[in-house]
Amino acid sequence: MDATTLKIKAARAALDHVENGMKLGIGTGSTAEEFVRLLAERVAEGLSVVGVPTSERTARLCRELSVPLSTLDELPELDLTVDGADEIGPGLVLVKGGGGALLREKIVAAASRRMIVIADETKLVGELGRFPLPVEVNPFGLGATRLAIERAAGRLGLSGTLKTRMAGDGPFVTDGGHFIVDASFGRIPEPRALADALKEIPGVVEHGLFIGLADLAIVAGTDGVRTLDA
Ligand code: ABF
Repeated sequence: MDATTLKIKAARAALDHVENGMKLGIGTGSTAEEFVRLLAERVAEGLSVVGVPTSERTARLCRELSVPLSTLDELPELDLTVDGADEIGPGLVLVKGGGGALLREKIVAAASRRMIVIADETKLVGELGRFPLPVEVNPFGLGATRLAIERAAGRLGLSGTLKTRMAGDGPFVTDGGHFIVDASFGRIPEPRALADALKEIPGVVEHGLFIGLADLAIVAGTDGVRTLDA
């Protein structure tokens, strides 16, 4: 079974949790996009929901498919967010941000009563950190912020390479106008300690560790679809 088929299966299972009248946070990435496509079909059949997108990319797709949109200014509390992940670790601690939308994803998830993560089984890991951890940083003082990230990680016994994410000739710029530093530590045995340390650094806007946000993971594999509770 190919990855897209698995993503569609996970997305379809998430749709079972969507009820008429819900205010939805809508994630970013290829798995979340499968969810948007299936959601749009239901909307066309009469399901009434309103979505808050986690990126301009998702907003564009929703508009193309006529999924009604709003903002967190109009709807500061959401019922449910459905989003993908780069890694799903023990306790449903996630690494997110490979798609470059981690800040809005985290703001939307935090504004939601529930968050469901959808993924194919390759995203399930016993320990986080194989996927480089995206850290969204202010462009001002990039060098100093990178050094501070390196030192903070070092104090936790982590080392690895930091790469400023590029897009063409220049740095990748997020929807919020920030840069992303991808930190390859290889392993993140204590996600909470790393999250706290990163938040202490003034130039760090947000990081891709999602702790205590996901309530349920829907993971599709060749053996079927499983759900994992936090
Ligand atoms: C978003 O999309 C991100 O947080 C994560 O980086 C990425 C996962 O993408 P995909 O579903 O394409 O693997 O959810």
